Amino acid sequence: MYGGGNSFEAPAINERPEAENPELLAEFEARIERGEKIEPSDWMPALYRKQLIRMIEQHAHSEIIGALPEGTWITRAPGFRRKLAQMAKVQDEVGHGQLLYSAAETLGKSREEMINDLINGKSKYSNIFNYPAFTWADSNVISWLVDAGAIVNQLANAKGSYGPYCRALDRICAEESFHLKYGHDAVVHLATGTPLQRKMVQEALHRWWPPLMHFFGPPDKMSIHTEQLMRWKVKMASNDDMRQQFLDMYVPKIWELGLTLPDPLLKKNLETGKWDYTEPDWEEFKRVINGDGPCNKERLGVRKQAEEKGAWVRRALLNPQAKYVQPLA
Ligand code: BYC
Repeated sequence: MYGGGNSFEAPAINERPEAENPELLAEFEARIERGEKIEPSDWMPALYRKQLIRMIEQHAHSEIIGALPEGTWITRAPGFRRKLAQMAKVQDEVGHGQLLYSAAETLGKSREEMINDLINGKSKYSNIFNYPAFTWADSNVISWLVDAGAIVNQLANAKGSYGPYCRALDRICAEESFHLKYGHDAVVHLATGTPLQRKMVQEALHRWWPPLMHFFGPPDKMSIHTEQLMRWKVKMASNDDMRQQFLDMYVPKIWELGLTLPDPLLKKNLETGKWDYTEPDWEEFKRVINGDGPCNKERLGVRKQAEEKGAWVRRALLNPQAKYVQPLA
């Protein structure tokens, strides 16, 4: 369904759960059912390993690439206090990427391979970081609402089955909750400021709403991986459930500020207890996650340049005896 640039190929015959030793598989599934954590040295089905590598790796890339749109606002943030806070947030996101690469490495894929797959366009990362942050308000909307969406996802999955991923998520959630407060404070500041500040944050919210709706992944009926991942408690909530939870928690807060959202159908349906909304453009989502969004080339270009410019540092670290290491031209 999602051709081109897919990081996940259909499982080979020997990776399918039916090909596993039935006794080991039954014991593994019983452990998951009992709520036990699976650790790196434990037996696990090949498909569980493959799915976890895909998901954790994509998550790590999202943190690293996700630091870029906010990173460009560090020098332009209004005032020293906000510059410092913005810098600390961006630094946290890069740290989350490092934690997640380490968690993915426990499953047998090296960091070098993961980074190569990112810069060669083989691995995916979150759709949302392929949009431009035109104004300071765009950066604030990311800090508040993208972090809010991430917390919904991560709090759920921190209760999942793979120990190293859950422990990384626990730590990440603690830091993200500061980001959420920081982002909320910045948005409230603009929303209650001058008419120009209010206009700026309103426009940013309209720009980011469709990618935010995409952020939780395709509707459950279109999702490829949810069923298997929920069976093995890698994913603890479906894409639609996470989207509903986000709407429930944040639409009232947005409306409270007198801000509007660009969806005339958006309302809580009192009969179903769920939010009605207009489906975002899923064709656009597919284009963006497969490499054809407004900023994909720019984001990967920056990451590639950082990789190339840092090569001499890695060579020096790997060869501490060397007296002088020739920097790359
Ligand atoms: N973006 O079967 P589905 C942050 C892909 S960073 C791109 O539903 P699944 C932050 C999906 O990969 C936090 N691709 O997939 C950082 C699959 O393609 P492949 C980011 C997406 O895995 C800095 C295909 O669509 N959070 O907060 O069951 C600054 C079919 O989808 C997306 C994470 O990474 C997407 N949004 O569920 C500020 C959380 N959605 O792989 C903030 C970890 C779907 O077959 N990831 N696709 O080629 C997850 O929880 C799950 O992977 C998802 C998707 C819920 C995103």
